[in-house]
Amino acid sequence: VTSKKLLTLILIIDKEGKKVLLGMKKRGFGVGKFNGFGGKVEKGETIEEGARRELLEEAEIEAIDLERVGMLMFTFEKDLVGLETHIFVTTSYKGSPQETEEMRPEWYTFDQIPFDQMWSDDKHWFPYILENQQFTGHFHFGEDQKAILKHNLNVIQGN
Ligand code: 6U4
Ligand code: NA
Ligand code: NA
Repeated sequence: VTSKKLLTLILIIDKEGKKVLLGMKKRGFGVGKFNGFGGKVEKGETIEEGARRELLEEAEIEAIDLERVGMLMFTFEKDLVGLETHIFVTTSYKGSPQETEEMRPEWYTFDQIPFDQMWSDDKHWFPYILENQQFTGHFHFGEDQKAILKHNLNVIQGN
């Protein structure tokens, strides 16, 4: 990997109802998968500002709290660009999630997360999100962007 793109990924969590809001991605990278909201950090904004902007653009909600929970690097065989993805959890927000051009939002209870319709790395780190543990890691995919050829995942202790 010789360069990286900065990305955000935000999970909206209803702790009382034990539910997470995912979006069916309607276009672009990861189309057809359920995922958190997020996208590329733009020039001149911080990572957190990027996360807030993406939530507005993709779900029409305004985060009240936004907690950093993890950082994952995604790389792909024969691709020199790594995706440095900063993951956040939001538990309170203004507005109600709306379908947008990019995402169709849907709530899932913690025991019914549709991992078979998500990026294949998600099943590895989602449990940490649900347990309030912070983590960092790296997933290296094959050229098909499906198979994970190698990965590591570190839980940050003390949280
Ligand atoms: P455009 O179409 O230019 O507006 P933008 O919304 O800026 O795109 P996008 O949607 O392409 O960016 O960003 C990719 C999204 O996919 C980010 O939220 C990070 C997420 N993502 C990328 N690889 C992932 C992976 N392996 N597992 C995962 N999320 C991933 O769970
Ligand atoms: Na996006
Ligand atoms: Na976007």
